[in-house]
Amino acid sequence: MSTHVSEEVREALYEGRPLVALESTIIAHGLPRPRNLAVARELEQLVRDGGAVPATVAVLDGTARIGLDEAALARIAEDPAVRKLGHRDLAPALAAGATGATTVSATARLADSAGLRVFATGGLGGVHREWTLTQDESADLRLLAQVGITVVCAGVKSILDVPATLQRLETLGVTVVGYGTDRFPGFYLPSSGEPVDWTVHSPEEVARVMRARDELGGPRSALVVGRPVETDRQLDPALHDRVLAEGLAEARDKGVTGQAVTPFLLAFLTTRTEGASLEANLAAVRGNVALAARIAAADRAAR
Ligand code: PSU
Ligand code: MN
Repeated sequence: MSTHVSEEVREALYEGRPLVALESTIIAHGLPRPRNLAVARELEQLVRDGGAVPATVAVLDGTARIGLDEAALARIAEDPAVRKLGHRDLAPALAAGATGATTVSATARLADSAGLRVFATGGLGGVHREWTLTQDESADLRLLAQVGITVVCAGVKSILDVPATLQRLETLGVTVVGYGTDRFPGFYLPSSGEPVDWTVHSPEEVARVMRARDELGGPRSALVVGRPVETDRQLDPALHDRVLAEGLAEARDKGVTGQAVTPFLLAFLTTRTEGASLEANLAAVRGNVALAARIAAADRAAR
């Protein structure tokens, strides 16, 4: 079999215990080494502290894995040859026996196929600025229009064109709710300035939306729960705007394109803010993961 569900995750699925899927691209390509491995472990622990079972997803030697052991987690974090796999890359990666980290799109697809209902990440991919020149839109968006998973995130990465991304999510029929806010979160910042149409205030309320969606039936699509990073952990907005403008200019000058754009900009921000953007990113991810565990528990209790 080209997909392997770890024993712990299999048992949790069988026993109906709450589970949270975690992606691995943020570990392999979104965070600097060696901090990334510590973060990978910490995120799994946060899920456990919230009473749920973590299922980090990645492809190892041509096997899609739902739930990684310590050695697999270390390999994803440490091996520089680990590729970045969107969902379209899964089939060739499995066929070639490749090893790669899964993005939001690949993780959501694999987690959904395995029967997981809740997934946490930092910020979704989306429509890039200068889309009119490059047509660069993350495959995350379209895939989320095809799987019935709940994704907890801090909005979309602020390196993107946020209004255009929200428009695409609307066109694609992906439900978006703000968690305790009527603004779509801004990844490193609590607000992107853009409104959201629906606000929820508790994990139980999210679980009710999930249940209503299930009962509706019909076409499957994701529920995006946008949780703002705490204001006292945000990146200074003026610093954010200045360094991001420099990063976008440098990416253009260096001709960075395709899958390399997002990791390049995240790394540029980390360096040029002397780690401040990394701390804001981590605060956002930690909060999202902890909330996802509570949502998974509430969803379980409601079914
Ligand atoms: N969230 C983070 N850091 C990341 C990502 C999300 O805080 O690195 C990753 C996710 O895996 C997402 C990917 O799917 O960035 C988007 O990449 P692209 O724009 O190439 O689709
Ligand atoms: Mn892209």
